[in-house]
Amino acid sequence: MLHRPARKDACHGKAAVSIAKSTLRSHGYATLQPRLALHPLLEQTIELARGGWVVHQPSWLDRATAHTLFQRLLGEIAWQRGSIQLFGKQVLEPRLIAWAGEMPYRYSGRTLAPATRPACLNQVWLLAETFAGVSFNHVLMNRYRTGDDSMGWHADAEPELGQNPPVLSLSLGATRRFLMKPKRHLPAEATREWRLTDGSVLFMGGSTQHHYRHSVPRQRGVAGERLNLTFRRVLCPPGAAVPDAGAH
Ligand SMILES: O=C(O)CCC(=O)C(=O)O
Repeated sequence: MLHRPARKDACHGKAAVSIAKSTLRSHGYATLQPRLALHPLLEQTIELARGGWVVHQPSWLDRATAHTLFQRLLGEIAWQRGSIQLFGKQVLEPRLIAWAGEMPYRYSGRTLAPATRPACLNQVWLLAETFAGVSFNHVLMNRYRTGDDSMGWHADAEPELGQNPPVLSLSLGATRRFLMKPKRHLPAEATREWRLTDGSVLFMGGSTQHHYRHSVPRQRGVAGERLNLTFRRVLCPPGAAVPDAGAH
């Protein structure tokens, strides 16, 4: 489940589309569908050093679906300003967050308690799982109110995510820059940049989180709000012995 997708992979080829459609039909979801058939994934896969990869899928959700989801998330989610530990100090995060998941999730010295998945996420959650071929059990939601909100350099490399965690990031609303650069142990290479548009998906896998950091820098001049949903699979509670990801 956690390997790099190949063209014939059941998650990404024509088979994936039929799985997605039948699954959606059986759940009564006729409207919310990613445009898998229009965008063969292989062309959009970027190979990184040492077994990392990124798939970027613009227009993963159509505009109407992305807009509806954006509005529901703004209206129905209890957004909060969190604080994290940074260089030994508690600092307020420069954005709002919310989350849902069956497992506690710890990052930057903060533990998010399990939280019920709101109904407005049900459809998109299923789509994310079908697209990625991963059974996600946690989503962290980030709300960037203006271009002044940001996320610093980090990797999603918490031990509880396992060896090579797949991380799927959905963007809604204002377009923002997403940067990626290698950690210090790798030879320097140019910082990569994606412009994450409304309804787009960036799916990171393989060893990406071990060798690269990513960030969403401040962008003066961006007035609109952006929401980001980052789906993960948390394998165990913080500090517990990490089970073999393959067993899940
Ligand atoms: O907002 C984004 O695109 C990045 C989110 C992210 O890096 C995270 O939640 O760890």
